[in-house]
Amino acid sequence: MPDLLNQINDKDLRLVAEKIAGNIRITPDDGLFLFKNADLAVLGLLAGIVRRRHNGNLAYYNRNFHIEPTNICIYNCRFCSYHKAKGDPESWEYSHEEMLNIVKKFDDKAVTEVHIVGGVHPSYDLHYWGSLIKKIKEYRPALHIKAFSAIELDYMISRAGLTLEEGLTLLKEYGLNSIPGGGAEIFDENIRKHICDEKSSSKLWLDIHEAAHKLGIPSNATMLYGHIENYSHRIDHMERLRQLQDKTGGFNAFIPLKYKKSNNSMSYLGEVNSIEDLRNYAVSRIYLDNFPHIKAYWPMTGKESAQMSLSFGTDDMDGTIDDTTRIYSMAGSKENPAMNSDEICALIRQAGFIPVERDSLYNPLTQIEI
Ligand code: V47
Ligand code: SF4
Repeated sequence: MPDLLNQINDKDLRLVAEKIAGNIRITPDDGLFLFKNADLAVLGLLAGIVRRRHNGNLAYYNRNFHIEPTNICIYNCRFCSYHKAKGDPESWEYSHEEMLNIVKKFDDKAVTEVHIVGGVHPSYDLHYWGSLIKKIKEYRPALHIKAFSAIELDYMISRAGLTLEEGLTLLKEYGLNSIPGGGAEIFDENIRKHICDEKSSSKLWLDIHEAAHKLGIPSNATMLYGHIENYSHRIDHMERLRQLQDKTGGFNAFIPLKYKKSNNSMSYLGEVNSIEDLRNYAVSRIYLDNFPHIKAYWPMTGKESAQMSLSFGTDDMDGTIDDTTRIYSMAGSKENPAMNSDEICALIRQAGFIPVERDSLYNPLTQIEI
């Protein structure tokens, strides 16, 4: 056991720490115990052990941009600052041509991935979205298309009258490469009822990701935290993900998303502080022992918090983004969502890690400077 762990005086905490250092999986009770009893320094130390086991001293980023096809949505999640009803002056809806023009703006840039997520538009089914993907692939075949949250997939597939397997198979044929982690929120059914009653159930979210993994489509998973959930709900959320990952191995990254309070109907709750963000990253890294990557999504956390989180278990700063997402600025994030790769690399180096540009499947694209 590393010497520093000998300095943990609390006997129960020492037992959990010994499991983590010995690469023994912790239980849900252990996870809850960490959330409730371990201070930030101990969590950083333990998350660092797991982080190094998975990713050594490396910290990944990619060159990407987002397309948000529409903010018109049939749902009305209480935490969401983004969706608008059709006809609202603040709503938007891009045509296929407009979205292809966004792709064309990156003609002379070395981007490797487009991330496409938006509201659940009432009018369109899988064939409309599939043909968009096909057009983007035809235009720029090497671009990895990570698209559609499980909530959008549920709607577009059922609207087309297909089963999950049929729908996902067809989307793969159209050119879908992977699925982002959105829509997971918090799996606990009671909390879900309060914050996003209408949207697809937790079971369906997990079923969609399981079906995708079985078809060879990898995905990410998110968790929306810092609202009305408690630590048991976070552990329950991670436990359901850990079980699915044991079964399929199809998740690439876990992305904790801190609830942002502006312009939505849960604003009265306020926001949790940066210490809580770091503690949450650390417990996630420790608990999700079968997830290869924990992502700090900097447009949400801010650049400095994302940088700090590298010492609390995260190993991926997501991407350059180039000012192409509005979800977090509409929810109150001050961050201007664009960084060039030099800036990302500098942030990573200043935190004591080695920057690695990756593709969407975490293959390194540059020589790793040791
Ligand atoms: O599911 C919406 C969240 C998610 C708020 O897979 C909010 O690489 C905080 O899934 N405060 C969509 N969060 C974004 C998403 C994502 C982001 C980055 C990377 C990846 C990936 C996926 O945004 C939604 C919801 O959980 N969200 N409103 C809010 N007010
Ligand atoms: Fe719609 Fe997604 Fe906002 Fe919920 S979080 S209202 S599904 S855009």
